[in-house]
Amino acid sequence: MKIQELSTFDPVVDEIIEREETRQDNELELIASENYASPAVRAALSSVLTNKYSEGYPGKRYYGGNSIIDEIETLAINRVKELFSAEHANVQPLSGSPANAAVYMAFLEPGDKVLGLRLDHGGHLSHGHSVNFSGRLYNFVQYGLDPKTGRIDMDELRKVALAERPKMIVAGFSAYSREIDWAGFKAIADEIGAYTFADIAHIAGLIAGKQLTNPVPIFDVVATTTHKTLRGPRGAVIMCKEQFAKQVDRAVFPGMQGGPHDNVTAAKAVAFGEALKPEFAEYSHQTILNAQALSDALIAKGYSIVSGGTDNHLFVVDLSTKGLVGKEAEKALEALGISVSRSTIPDDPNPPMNPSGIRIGTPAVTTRGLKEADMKVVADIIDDAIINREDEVKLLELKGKTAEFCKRYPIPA
Ligand code: DSN
Repeated sequence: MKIQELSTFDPVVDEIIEREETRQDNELELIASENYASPAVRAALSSVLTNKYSEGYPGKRYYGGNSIIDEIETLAINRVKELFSAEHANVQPLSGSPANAAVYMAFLEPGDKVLGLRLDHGGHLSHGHSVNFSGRLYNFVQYGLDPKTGRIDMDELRKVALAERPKMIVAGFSAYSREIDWAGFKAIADEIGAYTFADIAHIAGLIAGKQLTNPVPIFDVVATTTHKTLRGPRGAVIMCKEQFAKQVDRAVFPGMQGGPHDNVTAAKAVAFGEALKPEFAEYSHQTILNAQALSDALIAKGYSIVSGGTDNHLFVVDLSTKGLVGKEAEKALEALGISVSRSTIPDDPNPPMNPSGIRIGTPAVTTRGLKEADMKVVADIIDDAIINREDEVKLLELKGKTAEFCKRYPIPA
């Protein structure tokens, strides 16, 4: 593949990208939704496929010249179907929220009732928050976590479902660290004849890597982004039972989107191919071991973790017991080259822009090759940064330590 050097054509943009590359090389990425796409994924992204318009689906396009694009889209579909044992897959959604919008459009009418997890309990904006299209177009009612355990209370969920009788139940999370009882969700939905929709954006890679239970054979419809634990390009996929294939495809195009991004489709095919390899199961397993090692190390230092630990790649630290809010921790950690995202804790007394916790995830550091013993070092740096958050000299010293540590684990090139 012929790739030209950007520096030759646009040194200004090239120099900015170079600086971001250096930042990524020298800093530790603990944002739970981020990862390092492989060079093969990035090569596909920068291919000539970006030049093409291909509204429609393989064999049924609204533009000529699509026979090769049809091959790449069909390959991506077949690979993702194999990966998740899906009956039908649509690989065109541009990202997570548009994919969720297409799912709602495929199954619901505006005003229909939907049951989703509260955002401050670990749900997602597109699961019915009032400022989001989902909350404005549909009548979302919400369930929460058990305040004692920090886990989904299936009895409470059933009670709300029976009382509210929604047309769809959403099981999907962006800050929930425990295994999901997919069969339990499905049983409750069946009692009231509701559709089941799983948003597995965060955990898709762990499911593909055979570390967590797969909802695709159980649920009516499942959507996921492709760039988090799945380690592909930024984008999304919808999978569903064959009986819903037509309505899902129609909702994506022409319902929600115009032409798909074919270079991204190719990169998705590459990522699915990578995820089908046995090494990906090892990677997924290590991601979970690392998250557990890091949460254990922080618990040993007196930090409080929502639900007491993790079964997946992430966890939420409740900082209220340490006397600070998420933003302060996020800022202190950023100063020394560690990225985390502030996060609400269940029933957070603070507002969403200034919540009480931070969310930490291990997909990216695991791609770099860090293991459980390294998580103890990371926990030491996090704790040091939080304790010394007012001490700029100490933070600078810790920044050097972080960069030194990163050099031992280069991002795979
Ligand atoms: N923004 C993503 C996350 O960080 O979880 C979800 O959309």
